[in-house]
Parts: sequence; C-alpha cells; structure tokens
Amino acid sequence: MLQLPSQEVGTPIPNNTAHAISVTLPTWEATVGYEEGQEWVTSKMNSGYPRFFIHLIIQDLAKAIESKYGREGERCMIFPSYNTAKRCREFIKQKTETANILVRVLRLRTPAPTTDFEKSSVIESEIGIVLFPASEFPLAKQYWQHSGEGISSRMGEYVLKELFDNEGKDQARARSRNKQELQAQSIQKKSPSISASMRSNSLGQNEEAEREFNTFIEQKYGRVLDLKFSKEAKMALRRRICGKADKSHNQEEEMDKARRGKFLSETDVYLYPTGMASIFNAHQAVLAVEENPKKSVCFGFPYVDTLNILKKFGPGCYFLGHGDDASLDTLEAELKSGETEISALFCECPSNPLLKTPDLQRIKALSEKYNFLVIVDETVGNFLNISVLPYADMVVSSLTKVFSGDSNVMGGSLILNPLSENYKRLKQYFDENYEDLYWAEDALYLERNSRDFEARARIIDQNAEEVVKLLQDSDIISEVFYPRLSPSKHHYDTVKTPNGGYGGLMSMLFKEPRQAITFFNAVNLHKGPSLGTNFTLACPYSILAHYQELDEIEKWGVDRNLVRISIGIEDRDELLGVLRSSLEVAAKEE
Ligand SMILES: *C1O[C@H](CO)[C@@H](O)[C@H](O)[C@H]1NC(C)=O
Ligand SMILES: *[C@@H]1O[C@H](CO)[C@@H](O)[C@H](O)[C@H]1NC(C)=O
Ligand SMILES: *[C@@H]1O[C@H](CO)[C@@H](O)[C@H](O)[C@H]1NC(C)=O
Repeated sequence: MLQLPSQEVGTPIPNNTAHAISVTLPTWEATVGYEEGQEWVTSKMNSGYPRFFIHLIIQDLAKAIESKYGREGERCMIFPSYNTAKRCREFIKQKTETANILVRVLRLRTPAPTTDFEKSSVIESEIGIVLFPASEFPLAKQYWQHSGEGISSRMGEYVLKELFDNEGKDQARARSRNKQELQAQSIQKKSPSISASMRSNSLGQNEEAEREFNTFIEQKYGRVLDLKFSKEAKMALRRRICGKADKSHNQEEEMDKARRGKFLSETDVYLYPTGMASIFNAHQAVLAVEENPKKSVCFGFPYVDTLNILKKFGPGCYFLGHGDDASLDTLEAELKSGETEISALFCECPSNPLLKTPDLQRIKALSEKYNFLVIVDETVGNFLNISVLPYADMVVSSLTKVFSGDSNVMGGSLILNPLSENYKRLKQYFDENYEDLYWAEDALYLERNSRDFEARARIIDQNAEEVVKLLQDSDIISEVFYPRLSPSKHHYDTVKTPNGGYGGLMSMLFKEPRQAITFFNAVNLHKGPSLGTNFTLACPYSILAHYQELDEIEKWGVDRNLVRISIGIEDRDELLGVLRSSLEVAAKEE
C-alpha cells in the first residue's frame, strides 16, 4: 500500500495534507451519517471534497472579509474574479424567494511584487466577493458546488496572508510553515515511491525521464514552490493535455499522440480551477454562442452536478438517463418530427458510475443533421485510453482525477475541436470571454503530479483488469460494471486508442445488500469521495452522491447499494489480497 488507509472518520486522504481533496468515510454507516448530518460524523469532518466542503482556510478568509467589509447579517462567498462573483450574484437573485434582496459584489486585490526577489512568492491577484443576507447562504453554496468556480484553498491561503496579515498572520504563517514542511517531505518521498511502485509492477521506468523529473523538482521547486514558473507550468499542462509534451518510450503511444497532436494545438486547450468549472463554462459557451438557446440533452446518467448545471442554468434540459441506443432512437425520432429542438448534448464517456459508453458516432451524425453542439466529459476514460475529440465540439475533463493522481489539487480542462463546424464561433467566444483563473500554485502542483500520469494510467488499467476478474469470479457479486463488460463495449472500442485500456473505475452489486455493507466496512482501502487517485479509493457511490434521491436514480439502473472502486497503482497482489479477504468476510454473511 502507498499509505496505510485510515479507517478514522474525517481523516484527510492523503493524511496530513493541508489541501487534500478526499476525506475518510470508512463505513457505510458513516457515509449515511455524513449525508444525514449526524453529529458523530459531521463533528469530525474538518475537510472534504472542495466543492462540497469549503476549506477551513477559505472559511477563515470569509470570516475576515465579513467582519471587515460585511454589513450586519451578511455572509460572503469568494471567487477568483469579478466575473465569477457576478455570476454567483445573478444565480442568487434569480433563484431566491426573498423579495428585494441586496446582493453586493466586492473586488479586492492583493499587492503586486515590488522587487525581483518577491516575484517568486508574490503574485498580484484579484478576488470577487459576493456579499448576501445570511439567509441566502444555501443558494450561494449551491452556486459554489455546481459551478466549481469558487477559489481554491491554496488561493484562499495566499489571499488571507496578503490581505489580513495582521488578523490572519499567525494562523496563515503557521499553516504555511506546516505546508512547507509537508511539501518538502512529499517532494523527497515522491520519486523514490513511484519508481519503487513501478518496479514492483515490473515496468521499469525510463531513467532519463526520472532524472529529468528530479532535476525539475529541485530546480523549480526547491523547498517552496516558485510562483513565477506558473506560466510555464500552465503551458506544460496544456501541451501535455493535447499530447505534445512528454516523449514516451513506446512507439505506438508516440503514434497515438502524433495523431492527436496533428490537428490539436495547445491554444485550443483551456484550463479551469475544477473539472466542474470546465463543464459549467462549456455550458455557458453554448448559451452564449446560440442566438436563441434551447434546451440541452443530458445523455446518460451523469455526475450529479452536470445535471444540476443543465437544469438550473439556462433553458433547462431533457434527461435521457439510460444513455443507450434506445435513448438515441427516441431522441432521433423527436428531433426528426421537429417536436424537439436542442442546443447541445452533454454526455460522459464512459459514464459514472455505470461505465456505459454512448454511441458517439451516431451522436455526431445527429448533431450535424439537427444542428446542436456535442460536449463530452471524458474524465473517466481519460485521453490516453480514449480519443473522443473527433466526435465532439468540446471535450471537458476533470484533471483532479487520474491526471493528477495525488488527491491534493483540483483542475479542469476544456478542449475545442478545431475540426468541428462550430469551431469558429466557439473559438471567438473563448477568445473574448475566457479568464485564466487557475491559481498559480495549483498549476505548479498539477504540473508536477501529472508528469508521470501516463505511467500511472497504464498500471491502473492493468490492475483494474485483474480486479475485475476477481470480482467476476466471486459468488456473492451479482454484477460488475466496467467499460469492457458493458453492453456498450463496442461504442467504447470505437473511441479507444489503438493501445488503450478500459480505465480504473468500476462499480459492483452484491447479491445481498447486507454483503455490500459488510464488504465495504471490512475492506482495508482508502474510502471517501473522488476517483482516479494513485491509491485505490472506494465508496458506496449512490449513498454518497444521491442520498436524497435513491428511488429516483434506481429508475436509471443505479442501485442504492452500488459500491464503486477506483483502482490505484498499488502492488497488484497486495491489492487483490485486500479485496479477496473482504469478499471472504462478506461471503460468510448469510
Ligand atoms: C491506455 O491503457 C493501456 C493499458 O491498458 C496502456 O497500455 C496504453 O498505453 C494506454 N494508452 C495510451 C495511448 O497511452
Ligand atoms: C493520520 O495522521 C494523524 C495525525 O498525524 C495520525 O494520528 C494518524 O495515525 C494518521 N493516520 C494514518 C492512517 O496514517
Ligand atoms: C500517490 O499519492 C500520494 C498522496 O498524494 C503520495 O503521497 C504518493 O507519493 C503518491 N505516490 C506515487 C507513487 O506517486
């Protein structure tokens, strides 16, 4: 195991990481307790997935701002720009049931560096703050969660230190000291542990690459991250995303990349602070480029906030939750009859948590015939294993997942397809409206984390195949959801890269619900939200993501007792051993 999994409610995953993005919910009961707001769970939650749990540092910053700038009874929500804050204000005003509420937007700016020396640690930055009556907090929080546009915890920490040096100094300094120590530790640990783990998977790493990697870390980061390299880091990220950077040692992979790279340029890759923000902004783009925006289609059962975005912003959506060929027949018939007109279709490839792949070829053909945009979220497939760009106008991805792998930074990307018929108007929209709001330090982290992502993705795919076999052989499991096992496998294979695999995400159902609970409680893995981490991460997905609508989701084939596992890069035999022994425990449960 990379790090011994904590079985303690509320432990950050990874442990002792100031900006961890997952948090331990070690049992079925704790997950239910979290969803129901039971005190024994919530009292221990000092961190969580950033779009759901506002980081304590950001909470501190909000309090400092409220007491300095707020009026009686006001609370605030903090965004990385004036425009994002204005969007939040608009959302509150649109959705509130309170008449005549006053929602204010405030801009604050941190000082610019004054000396060359300061350039490595000081960065002029602006935040946009929405101030509203405390009663509207739930709406502001909804915007925060759905749009993914809130400030990151690292940005919050920086702004707190810069703007409230007196008030927040001791806290911020202590945290930043602590953080520097942690950074130093994790930098020291990182390369030995990855190479050790790869060796144990008998995939010797290219020594050259490893040396480069180490040199980069030393030169560019030293003990503290050097903010002035963030521009380069962002460029490196965008190049990596379109397959241009990082020479690999495999010829076939090089050809894959060349194929992708031939028509894709890094200028068509846009970075966002979170994966959700890239979906949200794709949707904003649709609404802006369409003269007369019509509803969208949400094709297939998607991640919860994708549906929220489509429902709550703009003219709404048609939800085709099965996302299969029959759903496409229905859609086609309605489009053909002229009864339905749509502006866009959003889908995941493959979908979470059922790992179904839509027929992108047919969707593309329909989009050309009936004039709508296609937006594909390929987070789960990840662009190494699948290549969906030819079928989409925009491809969005959460870089927080496999691309990062470390569970300590958020990020998202949006790619425009330069060969699409809609490219010109989309490009113009992004030229005029795109704001780079990806926080410098987050970019540095993500750049560092993602250097070895190809190697990690490869190990994950192979580990996942073995786990799938183990689960299929188990007498107590009734169904395993995995792209290769899905009835939609042929659609996946259409978009699979020549050398690609089926990814690391899978879900399963037990014959008896009781067995799912026993298995989950017994299994000695990291347990909490998120996926794509370099350590295996499990959760009772329906409970965690859909507790308020368990009956509703069953209509779309998502069972309430579903267990989802995202496979990591651990030693394969160890991982299989952990799973096997908990399956045995669950099998004894009759
Ligand atoms: C996708 O995953 C497989 C492992 O199953 C790996 O061999 C392959 O290199 C990956 N694809 C690319 C294009 O890197
Ligand atoms: C996590 O960190 C805390 C505080 O350092 C420590 O007490 C605990 O044992 C750690 N848990 C694991 C599983 O490493
Ligand atoms: C995996 O992620 C954990 C948590 O961030 C980190 O401590 C560890 O070094 C990473 N391991 C590898 C092999 O990259």
